[in-house]
Amino acid sequence: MEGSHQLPTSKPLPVLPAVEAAKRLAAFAAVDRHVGLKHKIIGIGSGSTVPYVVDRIVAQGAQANLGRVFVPTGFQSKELIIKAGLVLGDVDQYPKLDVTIDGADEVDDQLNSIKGGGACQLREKVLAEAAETWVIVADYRKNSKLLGTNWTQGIPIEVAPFAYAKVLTNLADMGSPATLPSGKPGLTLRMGKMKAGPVVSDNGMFIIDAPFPPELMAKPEELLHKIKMLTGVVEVGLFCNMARAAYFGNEASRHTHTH
Ligand code: ABF
Repeated sequence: MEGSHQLPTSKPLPVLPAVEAAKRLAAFAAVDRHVGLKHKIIGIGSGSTVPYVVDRIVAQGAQANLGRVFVPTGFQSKELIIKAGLVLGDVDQYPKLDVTIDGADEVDDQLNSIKGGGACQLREKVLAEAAETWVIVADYRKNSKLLGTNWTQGIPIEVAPFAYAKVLTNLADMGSPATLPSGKPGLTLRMGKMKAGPVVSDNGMFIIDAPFPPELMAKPEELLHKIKMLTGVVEVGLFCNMARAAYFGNEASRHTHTH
């Protein structure tokens, strides 16, 4: 799909660095293709690509947004929706969504993805599953042949705080290494920026980052089910067989691919 993706106003788009331009291109293409007048209940994901999704939806105009409700995957997207002047909803009220658009850390050829770099994977998966159509937007760096190759920190796993040490042991037994081949740390409990304590998700949970070797990453669905079965695991940042499409903006060719 090609396109200059100008907003339907006379305002020219700001010039962005390559990666940002790619994110914007992906986001605009996804909105143009998947958010039409009949789509009223819309899930808004997390990350740095999603603000461009909101920009493009706002640019559709007040008339298009009349009667629409936007459901966020976390605090950041909630703020985005409010600041954009869109109507905020909750998944309690809207358990069925028309479409959800969200970012990802890595996406393979089958549209399986790793998500949860922002610690929002539980809500992201709920909104992905609740939507008739779930679409991924990302820059070209996230396009991957085999999950786990781009993002060396592994699979983000949301765990109940009480169970984190047990789950860490379980994951190590399953083959998640303490140290990566590069010498960097492997299996870890994610700590906050100041390292004063663990990152706590919007749901009050901890996050474990668990890398796995390529032979296990090659079967993401199998791995997902094994991790999900560990008592104490709330959600796994592996999304298998959920996405309808993935858009990777590519600044170089000004192209957007849909798998
Ligand atoms: C969310 O934001 C996460 O699941 C993923 O970790 C991250 C992607 O962010 P970005 O768009 O900044 O690459 O979608």
